[in-house]
Amino acid sequence: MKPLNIQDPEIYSLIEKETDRQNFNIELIASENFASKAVISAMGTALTNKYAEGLPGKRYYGGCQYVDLVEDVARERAKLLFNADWVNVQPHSGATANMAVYLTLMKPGETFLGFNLAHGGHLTHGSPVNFSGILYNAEFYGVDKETGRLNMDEIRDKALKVRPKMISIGASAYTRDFDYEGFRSIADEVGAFLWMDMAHTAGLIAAKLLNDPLPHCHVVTTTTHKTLRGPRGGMVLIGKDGENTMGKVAPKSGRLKNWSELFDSSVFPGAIGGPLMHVIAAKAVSFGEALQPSFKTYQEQVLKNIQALAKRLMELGYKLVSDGTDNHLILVDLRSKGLNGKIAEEVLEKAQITVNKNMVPYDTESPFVTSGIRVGSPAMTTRGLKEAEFTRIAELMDMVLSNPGNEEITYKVGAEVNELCSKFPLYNFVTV
Ligand code: DSN
Repeated sequence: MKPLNIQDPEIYSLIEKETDRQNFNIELIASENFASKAVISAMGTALTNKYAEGLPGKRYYGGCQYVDLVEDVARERAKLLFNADWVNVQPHSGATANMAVYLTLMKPGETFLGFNLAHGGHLTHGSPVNFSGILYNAEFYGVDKETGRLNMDEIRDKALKVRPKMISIGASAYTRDFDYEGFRSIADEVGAFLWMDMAHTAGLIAAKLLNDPLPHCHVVTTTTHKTLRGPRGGMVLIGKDGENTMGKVAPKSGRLKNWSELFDSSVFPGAIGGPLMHVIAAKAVSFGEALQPSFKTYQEQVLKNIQALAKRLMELGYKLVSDGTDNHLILVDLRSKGLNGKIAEEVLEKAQITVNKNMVPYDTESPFVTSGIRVGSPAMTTRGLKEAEFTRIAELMDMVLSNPGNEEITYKVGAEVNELCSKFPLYNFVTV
């Protein structure tokens, strides 16, 4: 067997280029992070070869004695991290984890109430082009036009009107924390299930820096690669005493007797075939990292850094949706600067600063153009940057955005980005 660079120089060289891009760009995409060498290492292993449909101890294939142990470790660590009664670590992504929720709690055609995608929600929370909007009847709540925040009275009114079978919480571009108790009381009033998709904020929740959805929601899903800083993937969780706090009797389905069995069965065979055992091993490694005290320090710094960035951008005259943030991201409304999200993303990328264009609530631009950018602190905080560097990043962004397309400024900012990135080295390997 030959090493990758010898066997396939074409792919090796592309991986090398991407690693270089990550090493020498300021990464501000709020949903991205930099997994540790140990996490990446666990993925590049022989575990990728193993078929293991089923659960530890109940597989459809032989030879699962070691991957069983790996998955058990991942499950136990995840339960400890989130104080959960039950977890399934097999979903390949957040979307797959979410699919398992719909399969368990909803029948096609039934109504659920979710966070409007155009106000910060997620594709799998009822977008008409996603299975969630195609198979189910999606109704939406959104943020207040003036404050950019959710209004619990309006959500209650909407829930009383549409009588959803399920209410979903969670977003990919909402900057404020959620009132889970308030949501649960609405869900109880209308007899709905309550589901939180904490993909963006899981790391902050694990570090107890944001409200905890698990005690209040019937089910919680997440990705593992955003603030949680693990490999790309998803999982489904039920909080402590969740079998009882589901508040409803699980529908009997053949031999399945309780909610966790129903969710397990919705993951496999409902939503996936063979689990990715190499990724589950990497999930276990990242949960082990997240259980260390240093993870809480990291998450605290994520919050300090985004506050520093937000403060400086506001001083420089930028409008932030909701005028700030409680979490790891901000949403910058560029309309007052005469820019749109598409142009901002493009000019920043030329200066080696990576963000994504993003709709702002009540946007009049299309999703391909948008009026805003979403900016997050998790990835660069992993590299060790602190408030001073994030304040400077705001100034670098402003230099570019105030002079869009100016080559001299773009070059100057790019040079400073290179210098900054060199001071905070990331990956010194291409393959592990
Ligand atoms: N694509 C993710 C994000 O950027 O927020 C959500 O799945």
